[in-house]
Amino acid sequence: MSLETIRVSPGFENYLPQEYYDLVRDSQFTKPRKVSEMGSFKEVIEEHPMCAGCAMTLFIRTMYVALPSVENTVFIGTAGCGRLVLTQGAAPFIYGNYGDTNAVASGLKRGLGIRFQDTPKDVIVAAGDGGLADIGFSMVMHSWFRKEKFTTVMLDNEVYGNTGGQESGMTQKGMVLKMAPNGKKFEKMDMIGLAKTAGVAYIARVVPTNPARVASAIQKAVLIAREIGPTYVQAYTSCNIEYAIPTPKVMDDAREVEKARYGFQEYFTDEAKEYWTRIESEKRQVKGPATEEE
Ligand SMILES: Cc1ncc(C[n+]2csc(CCOP(=O)(O)OP(=O)(O)O)c2C)c(N)n1
Ligand code: SF4
Repeated sequence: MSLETIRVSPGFENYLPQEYYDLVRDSQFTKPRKVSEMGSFKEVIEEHPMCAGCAMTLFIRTMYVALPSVENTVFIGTAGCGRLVLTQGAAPFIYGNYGDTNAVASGLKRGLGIRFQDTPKDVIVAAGDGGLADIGFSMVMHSWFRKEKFTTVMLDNEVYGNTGGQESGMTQKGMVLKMAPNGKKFEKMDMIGLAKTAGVAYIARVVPTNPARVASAIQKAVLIAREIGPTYVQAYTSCNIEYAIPTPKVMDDAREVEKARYGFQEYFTDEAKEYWTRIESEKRQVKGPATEEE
């Protein structure tokens, strides 16, 4: 969706709400923004129906701000809590069947490459741990093995939040949930390890305690996916409802989990590292679009 598409048509100036004008005149559609500027410009997402305090919302909000080119980005999501935000954002969103996201994204990315040969189009799958590690697992793995050039973002709240608390492959062993009353019987799946095995070009594990780091990981993931191959960002986005985390304690929980078992990790293949080093050095020479690392 380009700025051209959302620009106000002559004659409609007096009828559109202020929020719309803000989006057209003072948002990421007009110039790149940094997460440190959040609150001072019109964001891609401002309203959503998620639970109060849900960390997934903060993560998605940060992800939007980090996009290298919002007007050339298409999100693929599916059933699950994340789509409640993603469907409200001013960026194109396609609702894949639960489990099919990475197959839909593979076809879309290839199709966009044929249709728009001169403009890079970024495709991002953003879905829950149930959607990606369980029901969509084979599609995720095959998109990685086939080296499809798009980004997969796992919103890892370690539970099926949207359907009331079933365990997922990403739930920790022993965890008792509303619909897993006997406690989970096997270990949390090592999706980072599986991504490495499949040859994913860039992998990051993040917690939304540090928005600048989240933004940096998203930018790397999107830009490396454009040129090199599949990328994967796994984000701890706690479900305060199913894990009974009091709303004011959501970020305390995130900090504790980060310290105990979800520390920041980043991995590049050699080819991705070489590419990113080149991008960084070019950025230093010619001051280009703002990134969180500047
Ligand atoms: C094929 C299919 N199976 C099951 C469902 C029901 N369903 C909807 S949301 C959901 C769980 C979502 O959990 P997760 O993907 O972890 O996302 P979260 O809601 O936790 O963010 C399920 C099983 C569905 N919509 N489609
Ligand atoms: S159920 Fe959990 S993951 Fe879903 S919106 Fe509520 S807090 Fe967030």
